[in-house]
Amino acid sequence: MRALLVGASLKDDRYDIEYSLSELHALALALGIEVIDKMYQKLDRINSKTYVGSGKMNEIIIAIHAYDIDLLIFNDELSPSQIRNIEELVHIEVMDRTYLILKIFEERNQTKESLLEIKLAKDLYLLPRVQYLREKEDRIGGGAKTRGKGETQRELDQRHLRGEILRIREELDRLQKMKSNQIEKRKRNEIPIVALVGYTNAGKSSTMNTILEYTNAKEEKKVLSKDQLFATLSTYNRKITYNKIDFMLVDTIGFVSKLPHNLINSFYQTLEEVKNADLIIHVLDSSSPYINEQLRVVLEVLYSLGANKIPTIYLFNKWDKTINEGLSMPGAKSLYFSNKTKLNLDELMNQILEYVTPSTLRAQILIPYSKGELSNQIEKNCHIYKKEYQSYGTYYDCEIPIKMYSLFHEYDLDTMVS
Ligand SMILES: Nc1nc2c(ncn2[C@@H]2O[C@H](COP(=O)(O)OP(=O)(O)OP(=O)(O)O)[C@@H](O)[C@H]2O)c(=O)[nH]1
Ligand SMILES: [Mg+2]
Repeated sequence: MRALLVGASLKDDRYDIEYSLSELHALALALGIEVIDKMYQKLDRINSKTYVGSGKMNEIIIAIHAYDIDLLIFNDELSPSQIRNIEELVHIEVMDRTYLILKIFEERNQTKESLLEIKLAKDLYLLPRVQYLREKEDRIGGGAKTRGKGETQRELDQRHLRGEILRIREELDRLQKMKSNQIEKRKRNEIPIVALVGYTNAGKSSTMNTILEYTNAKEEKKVLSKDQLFATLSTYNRKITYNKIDFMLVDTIGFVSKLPHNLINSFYQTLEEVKNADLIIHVLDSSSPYINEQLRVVLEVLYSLGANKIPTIYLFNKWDKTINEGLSMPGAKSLYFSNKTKLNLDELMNQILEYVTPSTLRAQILIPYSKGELSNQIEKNCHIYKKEYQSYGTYYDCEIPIKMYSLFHEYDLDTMVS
């Protein structure tokens, strides 16, 4: 497919049009669509009939013929009548940003939950467009005519979609409740949550894999990391044990600007863990010329999630190929990082530990009878679950204040065995 991208730049746009179109370009590429050119018009407001004005539309028609374009992609969501009007003028396929994103999500579906969420968003998108799509099908031929008890095909389609929407919502509700219960349980178990968040393709999944490798986790715990938008479409939780400390590392779906509003809802649901995180690692792509815009997109989503107050480490990832020297986040913790060269990986782990280290830790300890003073310390300062006099010394299963742990490290049964 040879596509032409069409945008509108409005005075109060929150994002620069060049950036926004480059993002649309990346989205098209993710579907294997070849982008031949981009055009945009500065407007006071979007033309209600054809999105851009008639002069621009003529330019578009000329470009379609000149470059043999067979697909127009608009940078905003179009109404059903706008799509119809434009298609009548250009006689080639017309798509909008929303449809493009939904298509990508559909292709990349991974888990049952994300599949349902995407289907729901797509059904909601299609509902007001059923009539037009049906007419188009009839024009092309092969569409069914009126049938049933006086109902039109459109009504049947709409009824079917409404039924589907209801069913999916119920199923999602059920899955969501299960997930909330799991999160609650985890909270009760007090395993701290560290969430990797960031713009799509910034390197969140790679960072998750780097940390898994560093902590000698099993190979099969690794997640998919790929050079494409929305490689990850759901959240993935991995329990990490490092220096005897447990925490839950969460890989999340990446963000883009102007997400279709039907998807935003489901998007937020998959981000439940982020709301409950004890620490956020905000992964940024230092090799992107649009790092500032991408940072803003992510900060806005975090803000609307109510996750903007959670302690955050800004990870300037892909530092091995940065084009942005001297980046920093004033007043916040930040690190230059690379999954390729492992730059600052030790430091990242230290910083994570600072946040996830509980004030006490549970250990099984065997104190030789010759070290009576250490036994006294345990008796005085630790919560003891179990105590046994064994032939070699006193066995304690106890909760030790972290600050004191080094005193007992060599008598920890884990240390003695390994
Ligand atoms: N050069 C370089 N490439 C990196 C680095 N980290 C990740 N990448 C590459 O960036 C691409 C995207 O990485 P992912 O880890 O899949 O990114 P993500 O943020 O999980 O992306 P989505 O799940 O699609 O939102 C992959 O091709 C990675 O190999 C890095 O430090 N340096
Ligand atoms: Mg990912």
